[in-house]
Amino acid sequence: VQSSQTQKQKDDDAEVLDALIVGAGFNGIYQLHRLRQEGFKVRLFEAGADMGGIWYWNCYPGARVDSHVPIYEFSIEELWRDWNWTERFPAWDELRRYFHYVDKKLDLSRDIRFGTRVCAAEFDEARDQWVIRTTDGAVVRARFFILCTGFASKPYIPNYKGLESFAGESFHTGLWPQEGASFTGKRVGVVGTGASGVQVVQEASKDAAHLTVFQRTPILALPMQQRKLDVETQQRMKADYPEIFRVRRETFGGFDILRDERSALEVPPEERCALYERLWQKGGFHYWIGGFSDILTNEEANRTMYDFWRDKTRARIKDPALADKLAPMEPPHPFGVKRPSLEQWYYEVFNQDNVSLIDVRETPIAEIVPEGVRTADGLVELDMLVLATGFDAVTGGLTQIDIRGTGGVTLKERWTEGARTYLGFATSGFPNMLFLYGPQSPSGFCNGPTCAELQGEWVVGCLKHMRENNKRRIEATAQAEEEWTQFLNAIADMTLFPRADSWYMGANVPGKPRQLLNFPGVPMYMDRCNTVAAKDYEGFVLD
Ligand code: N01
Repeated sequence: VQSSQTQKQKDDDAEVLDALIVGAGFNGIYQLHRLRQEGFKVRLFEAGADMGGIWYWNCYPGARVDSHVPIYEFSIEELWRDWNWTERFPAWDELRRYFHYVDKKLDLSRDIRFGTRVCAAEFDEARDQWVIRTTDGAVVRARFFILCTGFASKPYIPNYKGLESFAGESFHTGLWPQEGASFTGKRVGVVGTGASGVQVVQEASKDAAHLTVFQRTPILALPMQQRKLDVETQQRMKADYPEIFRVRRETFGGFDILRDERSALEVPPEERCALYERLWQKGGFHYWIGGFSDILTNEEANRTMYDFWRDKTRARIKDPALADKLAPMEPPHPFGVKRPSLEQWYYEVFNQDNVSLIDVRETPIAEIVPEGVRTADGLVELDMLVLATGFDAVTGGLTQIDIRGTGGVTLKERWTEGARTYLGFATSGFPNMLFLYGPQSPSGFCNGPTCAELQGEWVVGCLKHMRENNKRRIEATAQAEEEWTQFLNAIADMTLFPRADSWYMGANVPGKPRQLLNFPGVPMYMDRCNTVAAKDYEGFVLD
């Protein structure tokens, strides 16, 4: 009794903030910066020892961003004016340096508590405040609870029999040791061929004594066309930055890539191929999002893109049997409805003598043993096992926290049948809780910094509106949430996204409800959000 009374006293006496932000990635630090500018009393809690969010945890060899310079940075001139990158697609360590630079310029970390994992939060109805707890026993109260946990903060690890028994080194890419780990001279196994797997495989192929890649679904990876960038080139490029940043706010995925508004099928085949070739040479995501308007909605149009990709890719693989595995004649799923990744020498890796591929659909992993991986065909001996098996994406970072709204229901319970939100910002029964880059917002379909700014400004506007109107509480209505969910599901049904078992669909984690977790189309999304704000937050109840 005494200890619960002490806890209650501690909860009652906790420091009261206007907002507590969780996560020091792009979204979290943008919130911290802007809310502070607007005079709110805010603090940020970050589980990692440093800033960077995804770039803190995913420090595996080869980790680098898939967005070309200058798309993956803040559009704040005070920041971009003096910052230069060394490569067109920067690596994780350079991104971390960028975060340190931003920290210095905006003086952020004085309000960040690192090494502080938020594990629970409950809404105190009497005070209209969140009571937020951390694993080290700290308690803080905040009017607003702003979750910026990113789309990939909860790693997914398959439930392999014997995984704990493995005697060598074993790492998930999203929990890579900060001190690093070397592949040199080792027998390395990589499970998974998503964006993380591709990057690890490229690096491990250089130094591993032997590399075994366990593939379930071939990735439809695109050429990165990486290149070094010098300062002079970037100083010239900067004349165009304001326009580039304007365009990125107005395009489908928050990039500066405009698509061809025609159907792929109304264009003569030679012209179509010429466009595909141009996009291919530009590199990066140009081939994915710079194509024709019906690629993600029309299967026949989509097939033209798959076939071009397949022929280009197969030409790089010497062994026809391996080519059938890596770039099959028939698509494993429509092109681009599972996230393509960018590669530099991924396909050439499989021409090397020290690399082998195991198709786990044909030869499943039976168990992990101390010596390595036992498949249906026998033992693959390993010194290192890399799990590039992805994340409980978009929702996992939120539902892994014990968040209790009105009536004591947890967010995890609330979303058992699937995530339900209004505008991808809020969910009924959880007043004053807003999340960014979350489910049913553009999230994984949007370049991170673009949405950190666009969604971020909406949140800042909302908090200002509350303050100006003396409101203490905002909550999405169940009806608005239902309509938003139906609206997004209807959009999903018009696309080919449901045709792949991807994390976009929540389909990469066994048992997770299948639904389109990301809203396709930043302009349409922001238009809706801004209309709601202009109509005094229609669909929310403000008290
Ligand atoms: O995860 P994923 P990721 N047995 O879910 C396989 C971003 N990102 O970490 O396709 C065997 O994409 C799974 O197989 P399948 C980016 O948005 C960006 O690679 O489900 N295999 C798949 O091959 C990306 O999309 C960057 O059949 C199993 C892989 O593991 C997102 O993060 C870099 C398995 C998981 O792929 C996630 O990427 C890295 C099992 N039981 C990540 N379970 C850049 O910007 C899963 N797999 C460059």
